[in-house]
Amino acid sequence: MADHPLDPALIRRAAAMLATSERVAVLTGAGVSAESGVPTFRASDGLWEGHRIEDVATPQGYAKNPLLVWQFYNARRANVATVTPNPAHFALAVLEAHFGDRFTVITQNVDGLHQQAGAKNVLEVHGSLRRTRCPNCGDVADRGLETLSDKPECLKCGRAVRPDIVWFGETLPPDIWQKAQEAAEECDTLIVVGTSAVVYPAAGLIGVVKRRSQWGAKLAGDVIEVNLEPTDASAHADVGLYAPAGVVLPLVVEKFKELVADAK
Ligand code: BV8
Ligand code: ZN
Repeated sequence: MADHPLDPALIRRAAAMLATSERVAVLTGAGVSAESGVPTFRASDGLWEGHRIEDVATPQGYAKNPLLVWQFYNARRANVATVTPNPAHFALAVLEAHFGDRFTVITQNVDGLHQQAGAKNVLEVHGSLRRTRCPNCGDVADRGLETLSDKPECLKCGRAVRPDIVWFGETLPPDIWQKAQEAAEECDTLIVVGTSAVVYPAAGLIGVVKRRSQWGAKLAGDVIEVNLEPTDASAHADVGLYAPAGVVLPLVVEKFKELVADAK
């Protein structure tokens, strides 16, 4: 039976884990942006806005029909242009303000809402809707969320550009992935928010926090899961808070601030 979603004792346990942590990492998925009005990937049963994943989120799909892929990504850019961060994003930014550079947000999301809520140390392991990448000259451009054509061109060389997004079957950006792994190896507590934990290697970071003591690094860290329901990651969770992230995270942060103030 999943823990009672808002049992004060569970909120307090999660807050106490954070209050006794030196370093904190967060792994977020589409669920942290759900209350902002960004559709999650899973809720559509693997169909994204009516498209099959292989048609719109793989290099093969892009090679076959770049127009369709750009229509898909332009629609998501247009959606994200209309939304704002929700209390979950802001609560995490408050935690980061407390921990400073000992706090890392590792996000699978491509919507930029963590940064919009004030988060600074954000690792976008699956890329960003805001950026395009040129397969010809390599230029990566921040195009904001302006409306792009369905065949956008490189600002440098004029050739066709692709979204700067990691598609299925593609490797994650090595430098960002390296930092994400380090954050998982170093953190005392990992908060896992709004992810079904089925997409690898991102989901593998949760096991890293729990298993690292086997190879003599640090002791295993604590894992706090925040989700509407149990997931593939729940077996690793030391405390599970099953209710909307926009409700749960502000409660955890409020209790955290109390505990930290009392400790002074
Ligand atoms: C790699 C960018 C290999 C796109 C994404 C067969 C063939 C090819 C590959 C594979 C294969 N089998 C396995 C793989 C590996 C594959 C993979 O893991 N597939 C899965 C589906 C089995 N991974 C890859 O391909 C990765 N690359 O492996 O490369 C390689 C290795 C070496 C050398 C060369 C190559 C690349 C994966 C990245 C794919 N790109 N995104 C885009 O976004 O446009 S991932 C995509 O899925 C989204 O980014 C999204 O983040 C992710 C879905 O995960 P979630 O974020 O968790 O979202 P989801 O909707 O699933 O869940 C939402 C959760 O929130 C739910 O649990 C829900 O309950 C909860 N929720 C909802 N509302 C709320 C809430 N929680 C709290 N509050 C709420 N209000
Ligand atoms: Zn170019």
